Amino acid sequence: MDTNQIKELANYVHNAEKEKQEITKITTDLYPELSIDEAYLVQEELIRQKLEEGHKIIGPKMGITSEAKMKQMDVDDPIYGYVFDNMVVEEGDSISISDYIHPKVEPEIGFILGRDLEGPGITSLDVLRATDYVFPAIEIIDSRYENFNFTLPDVIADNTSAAGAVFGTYLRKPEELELDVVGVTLSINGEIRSLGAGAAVLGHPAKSVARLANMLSKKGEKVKAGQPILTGGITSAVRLSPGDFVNVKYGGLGDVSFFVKE
Ligand code: OOG
Ligand code: MG
Repeated sequence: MDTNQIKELANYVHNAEKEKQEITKITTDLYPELSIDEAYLVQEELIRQKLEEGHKIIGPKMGITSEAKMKQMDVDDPIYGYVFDNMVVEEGDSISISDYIHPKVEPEIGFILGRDLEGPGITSLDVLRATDYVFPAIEIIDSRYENFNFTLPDVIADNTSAAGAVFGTYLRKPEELELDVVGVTLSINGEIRSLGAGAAVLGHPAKSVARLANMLSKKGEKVKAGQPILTGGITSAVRLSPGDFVNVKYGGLGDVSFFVKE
């Protein structure tokens, strides 16, 4: 794949995001042979375009880190992407459904590191020792592909469906709780729609951050101190509708909510 093809594919997903218009996935006929490594090159170009437009990276996100997500999306390997400043939603605020294509929400546990972590060889223990805070979060995902249907390379090229993030303000030191057995419920308008525990994320959410550090090391990058890191949906994602009040509640880690308008 040459530079022009990379640019062309990045433009393709970027325009879909800007125009809130779903597109046929890349591997259908545009570029069926897209590999995972090539997909990350397309993602890098997409990130470069967003930065050039003046958007800023808030932090990295891991995806497809739980069995529930692997089953729901029919893909089976953890991936990473980035949350940008224009995607952040303040806790308690409203989003407009018209700003998205077909948004879904998923409960996630967030980490903030006190020092950079550089792989390879980073373990969950290294992550926990480097972590300043953990916090409750909700990710809003909005695949640019028709029917939320994609292969692993497609979703990597699409910045892992990143579209929104609600970072809760209930900060805890990682040693104050057992993150693997922290329970979570995702409710919409008071009705529990999915539930799980931290261990759904690769056995322990710290492992997701370790995996991120080790994946990023392949391109000479590290996980940076101070950035909020999303470790991946604990449960399957739930589709949003106008009028929804979304609440995610964690055992010992507070809760996060927001509203959905027309
Ligand atoms: C891909 C993004 C996955 C997660 O937490 O698993 C993700 C998708 O499901 O559209 O963010
Ligand atoms: Mg996610």
